[in-house]
Amino acid sequence: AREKLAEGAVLLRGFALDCEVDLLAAIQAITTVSPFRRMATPGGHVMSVAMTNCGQAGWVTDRTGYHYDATDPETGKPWHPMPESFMALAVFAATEAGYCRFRPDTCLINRYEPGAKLSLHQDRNEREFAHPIVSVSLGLPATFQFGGLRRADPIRKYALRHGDVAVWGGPSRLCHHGVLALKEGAHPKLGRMRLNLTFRGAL
Ligand code: MD3
Ligand code: FE
Repeated sequence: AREKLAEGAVLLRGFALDCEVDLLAAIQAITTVSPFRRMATPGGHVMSVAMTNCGQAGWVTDRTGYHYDATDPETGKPWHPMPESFMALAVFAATEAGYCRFRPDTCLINRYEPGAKLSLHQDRNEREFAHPIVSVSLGLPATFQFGGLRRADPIRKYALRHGDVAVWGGPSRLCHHGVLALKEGAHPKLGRMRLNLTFRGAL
């Protein structure tokens, strides 16, 4: 099922269900190299969402700002390479949404436990906004907020569930978005947790 959310933005319900087992095994390998950690923002808050990355670079934040780094500042080592199953899913989903030339160079993995949230923001640390972002939701459901180019634009809410994939490109690439505080619950495969993968062309 392909649902158009906005110009350039497509929701593919259940698109990742077929490769769930491969994705979870890959996440295990990635977090063995670079464990999930809660990072500090330039404002001095510690994020409620825990993060790690794989690929040629990873998104990191500290008191000095946000950036992509080829090495994990926690380990001093490169991030785990992008697994083949990750790349295949991202390319397939992007193609399905009309972005057949997309090849991500990094994937940010977000881990939400009940109560964790991501405030309304834009993703603008990537060099080239011409690339779409592909996002994959796993585990507990979350309420996703999707706004407009201006922070004050009206916001629509969507439930994102285990296996849902969304592609955000073109005129939607710089739209504001966020995730409401995760509700208490337990997913049959992942337990008290939601994972979100965002594939990006950052370099
Ligand atoms: C719409 N992650 O990592 S994914 C993020 O569920 C992030 O963890 C959320 O926002 C999460 O930056 C939302 C959906 C998403 C990702 C990027 C977008 C929606 C987007 C970029 C532009 C517009
Ligand atoms: Fe974002």
